[in-house]
Amino acid sequence: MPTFEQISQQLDHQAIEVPSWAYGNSGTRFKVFGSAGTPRTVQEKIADAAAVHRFTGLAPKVALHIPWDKVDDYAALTAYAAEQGVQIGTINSNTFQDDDYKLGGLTHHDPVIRRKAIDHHLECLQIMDATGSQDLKIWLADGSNYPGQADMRSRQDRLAESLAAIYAELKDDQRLVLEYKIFEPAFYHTDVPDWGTALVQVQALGEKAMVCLDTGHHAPSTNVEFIVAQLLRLGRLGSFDFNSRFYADDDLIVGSADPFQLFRIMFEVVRGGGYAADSGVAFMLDQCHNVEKKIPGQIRSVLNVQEMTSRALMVDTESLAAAQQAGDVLGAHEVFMDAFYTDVRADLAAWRETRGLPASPMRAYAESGYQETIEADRVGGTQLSW
Ligand code: LRH
Ligand code: MN
Ligand code: MN
Repeated sequence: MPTFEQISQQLDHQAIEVPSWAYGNSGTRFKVFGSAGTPRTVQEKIADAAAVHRFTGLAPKVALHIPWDKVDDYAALTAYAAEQGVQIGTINSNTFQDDDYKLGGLTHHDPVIRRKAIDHHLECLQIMDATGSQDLKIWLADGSNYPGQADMRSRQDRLAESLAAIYAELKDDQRLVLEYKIFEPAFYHTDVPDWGTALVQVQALGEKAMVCLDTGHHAPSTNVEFIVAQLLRLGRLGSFDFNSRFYADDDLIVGSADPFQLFRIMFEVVRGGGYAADSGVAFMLDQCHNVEKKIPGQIRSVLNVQEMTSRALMVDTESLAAAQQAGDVLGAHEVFMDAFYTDVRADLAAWRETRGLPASPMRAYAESGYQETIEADRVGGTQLSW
């Protein structure tokens, strides 16, 4: 098995994009809890994201969600982010909170609503021009609750048309990334429920259209790393929304519910070339911190990804291939598990110190006084939700 030393240089380029909404208040349909220090402005969200990057060196970009993060001047916001030491990353559209979209957005039977949803995406593209963002990420709440409520087939056709209208406006260096989700908020059918549907839709668009894999958006027992392997094989894995789940789309800290799954995913990412610095795969978090503190929640998350990436890089691929080729079932499995069971925490702490980072970002954050400062300063105004 390679030593940590042998793989450590490959950790240098790791970058994980954090979501602006992780710093806002969030909850369930039962209750959204407030918490001291929660941002009241988009700028405060960006400042918190920048803190995550300062303590970990892992999170140079923050993704925005429109209209949650709507401002008048995106060039100024971009400059503000740069002052804080981060960049604005993916722009996420949102067609799930306006009454007009009750029965759908890009798939809606009414051309007037469809046009409104398309125009919202064109507005997102303009924002991307100002922020220098590469990706427009589209997740649709579109679907239906009752059999017979909607014509699923024509909705696919309308989706294709709407996406084509958006795709036509992309600049050469911009991408459209389509995210699928099995259910919720629609409970009977969803218009982009799975990777197959997302793939069919993006393949019809062209080279600049990709699939986003949110780890919480599958049926229980789905082999998510298989999907990773397949999308990479086809050159269509655009991004991840990392989080973890016990039941449905729980949006918990990545690597908390099932570290082994995260390891298996990162192994397939490495195996399929998705970890190369120029692979084009964007590694994002999509999480909410309902009961824990948000900034430490994000720090924990990026560290979990780094830890499982290190272990995935340590798989002895030569021995693995030899055992597989020999039909040595348990031998191959053992090679794989050896890397998974390797504790790299002390090595990572030392690695951080050689790069001028705190050995323990969690402890350094707790001792930094940042949390106390924002809790004292951010009084008055309205805390942001998501
Ligand atoms: C949908 C989703 C999608 C949204 C985000 C807030 O469940 O995963 O990525 O943009 O949550
Ligand atoms: Mn998501
Ligand atoms: Mn989700």
